[in-house]
Amino acid sequence: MNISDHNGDLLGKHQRHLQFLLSEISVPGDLIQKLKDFQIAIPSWALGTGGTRFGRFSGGGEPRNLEEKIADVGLLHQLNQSSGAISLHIPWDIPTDPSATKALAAQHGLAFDAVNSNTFQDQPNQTHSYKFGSLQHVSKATRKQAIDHNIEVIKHGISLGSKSLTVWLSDGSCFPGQLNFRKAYQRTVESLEEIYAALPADWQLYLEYKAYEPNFYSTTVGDWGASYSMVNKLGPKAKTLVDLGHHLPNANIEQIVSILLMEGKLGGFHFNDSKYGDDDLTAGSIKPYQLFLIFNELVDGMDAKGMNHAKDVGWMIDASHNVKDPLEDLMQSVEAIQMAYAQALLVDKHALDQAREENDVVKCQEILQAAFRTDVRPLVAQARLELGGALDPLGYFRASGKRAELIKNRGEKTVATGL
Ligand code: PSV
Ligand code: MN
Repeated sequence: MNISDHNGDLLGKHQRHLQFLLSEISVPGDLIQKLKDFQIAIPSWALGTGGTRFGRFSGGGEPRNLEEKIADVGLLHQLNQSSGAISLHIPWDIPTDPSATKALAAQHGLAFDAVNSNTFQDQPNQTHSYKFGSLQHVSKATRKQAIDHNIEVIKHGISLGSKSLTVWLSDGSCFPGQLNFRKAYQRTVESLEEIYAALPADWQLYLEYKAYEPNFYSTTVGDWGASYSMVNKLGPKAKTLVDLGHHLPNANIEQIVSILLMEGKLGGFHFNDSKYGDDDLTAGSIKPYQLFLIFNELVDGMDAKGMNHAKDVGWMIDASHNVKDPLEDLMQSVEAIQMAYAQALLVDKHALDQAREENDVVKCQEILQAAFRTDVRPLVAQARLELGGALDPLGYFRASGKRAELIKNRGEKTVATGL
């Protein structure tokens, strides 16, 4: 079964839903085009089944190498037409032949998004250990090794056509007294300055923050304040990256996003959802209203600055799933993100501004929730249809037996291992 046959079966119902929606609410004329332009990068590490420290229960047909990861993102993009970029983590994914890798990605219609460095794990044959940090480390030689790694990652990115480096540091401390906070901060900034100096002119450096894990007492880049102050010191090419799972419970992420945008320092975004910590669950699966409120600030803040929604922030999913088919999980995440974006585009801004000026709190809530409670799925599906994707990517994926095909080509599921 091909995509257009599957679409053909669903078309009548889709058109009825779309017509009903368009007759009920006023939809901005450029909304579908904005949805079509909005691409969300897929991390190469989201294509296999995740796990916890207690065990991993792998499904079958997972990609075994970079080429197969690219093929999986290609399939996703073919179905939703909105996952047109892949983000690599080095050294998890080192392209041995960058021009061949680039050509393969291009065949699937994919570009390379941010490249990610990894100084949170020791690698075989590594001279210095990151047990006590990397860019913050007390030893200059260890810091240098971590700096050199980041510069190496930039070189890999250049060979693939990436335009940004994402730095996430697990650096911090596990116990009170272990670390001189000021020295750790200053060493981190000095190290970042060296990495920044190696960035090509048209590149950006995104500095991701995270409250805790794997360090459980302090994290050196632990919140947006730490990241923001550091990227300000580095210069215009450095910006903060917001990962939705990296905040302390109940943090007002939409307010953080609003301030970073206003300051011109929101660089990148990692979508996921969480109930407790950095749970890396499917975007929109736990707190869809929060995702909508974040998008409401993103749209408002970007419009205030005349920014291009699709291009001026790096959008990416950073999720991992223990019990779902990875591709199905990603389809759900992409759709949830698109829905939140579409709902944010439906907010009656003029009425909201007026209600705010009149301190009409009740009306403000009514306006936001009128947009949030609109079933925008026909709009998202229409955008996909116009781009040549599937009206129902998940339904098509299941009906066409794609996973069975992948299992046949790549192998059965592996035996679950516990601890
Ligand atoms: C860390 O929790 C993080 O969010 C960073 O983005 C890493 O690069 C990624 O997850 C994968 O470990
Ligand atoms: Mn992340």
